[in-house]
Amino acid sequence: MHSVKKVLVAVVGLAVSVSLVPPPEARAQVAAHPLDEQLANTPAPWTVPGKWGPRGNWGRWGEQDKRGMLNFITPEMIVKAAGLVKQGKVYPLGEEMHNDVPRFITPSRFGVQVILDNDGYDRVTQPGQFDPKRNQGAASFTFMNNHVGTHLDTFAHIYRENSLFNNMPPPKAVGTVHGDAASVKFMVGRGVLLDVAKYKGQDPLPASYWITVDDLKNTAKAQNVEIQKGDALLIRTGWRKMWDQPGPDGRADLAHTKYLQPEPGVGPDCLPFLNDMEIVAIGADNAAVEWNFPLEPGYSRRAFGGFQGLPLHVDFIWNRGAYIIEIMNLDELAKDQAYEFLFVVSPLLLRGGIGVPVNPIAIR
Ligand code: UVW
Repeated sequence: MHSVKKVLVAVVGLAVSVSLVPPPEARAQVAAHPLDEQLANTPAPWTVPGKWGPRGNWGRWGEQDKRGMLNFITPEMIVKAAGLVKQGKVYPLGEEMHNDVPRFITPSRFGVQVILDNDGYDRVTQPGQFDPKRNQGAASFTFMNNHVGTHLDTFAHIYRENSLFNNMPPPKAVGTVHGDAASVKFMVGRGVLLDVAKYKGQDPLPASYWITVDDLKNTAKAQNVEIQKGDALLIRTGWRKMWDQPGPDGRADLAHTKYLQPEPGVGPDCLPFLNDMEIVAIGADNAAVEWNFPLEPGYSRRAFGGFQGLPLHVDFIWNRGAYIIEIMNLDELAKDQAYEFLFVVSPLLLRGGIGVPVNPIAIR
């Protein structure tokens, strides 16, 4: 009798403790992000009228303007940025483009296909007949989604209420002339690297790590570099090395499971600072620049009244007319502790290109 009672107590106890363990979705909710919670009742930046009208920078450079924050960079600022070139050392900040280049979001973002032209310059009389004594050469064509590998997001990438930044018309299949890659023309100015992974002593930063505004300021301070108005800010998370992490069996993980976790990135609390500092472009070595993409399973974003999209994308691209560069390679700059430099992006003037692959250059 005594032992039956013991068994009953144990069974009831187990049932009670099991019922106290929240289901997996609820557990994810419990793994909350306090800053996200703190911003829950803060209005989204794009809902607050700007100095120039009802939206951030709409109208600031006139109704016809297509380049947004790039107008902020004056020739004098470019001359000053060029003064940072002391050694003539050049850093390519793009990832090499290939079939298995980092990418994200939809299956249509497959790796770049570079295909050799069937009839290269080496054709003599018929395709397939070659004469090595004559000039030899080849040509290729490329098939790719514009948002794989290192790329610049243009204004046409993110729009709301059927308007792009500055009230421009949304993109259409043929004849897009607003907010496309061709409208960007060039980006030249001062670039600053913030190696947050180094500052936090975790390289890469952990999945879902929220880079706070204090992280940005403290990293700059630790690096002895000043963030200035009009800068392009490049944020190093260390996440790019996750792309090639092997799977649990130690073999190549073709699904890139570790990379495709919710990323460390720039949290929404940074937006007012980035706006005050008139940041022209923000880049990072992760896929979305911003925090918690893709979203942790079972977690609902809390900031800005529970806005479930990507707030940095909306604020930068749609509200402020600023630019985002994703999937950068910032490792060489970090290794050399090169924290300020002349920054140059010369995108393909791809008419109708919503994203555009780029190889930004830092020179110091
Ligand atoms: C992501 O945000 C992941 O990429 P993009 O801005 O290119 O859509």
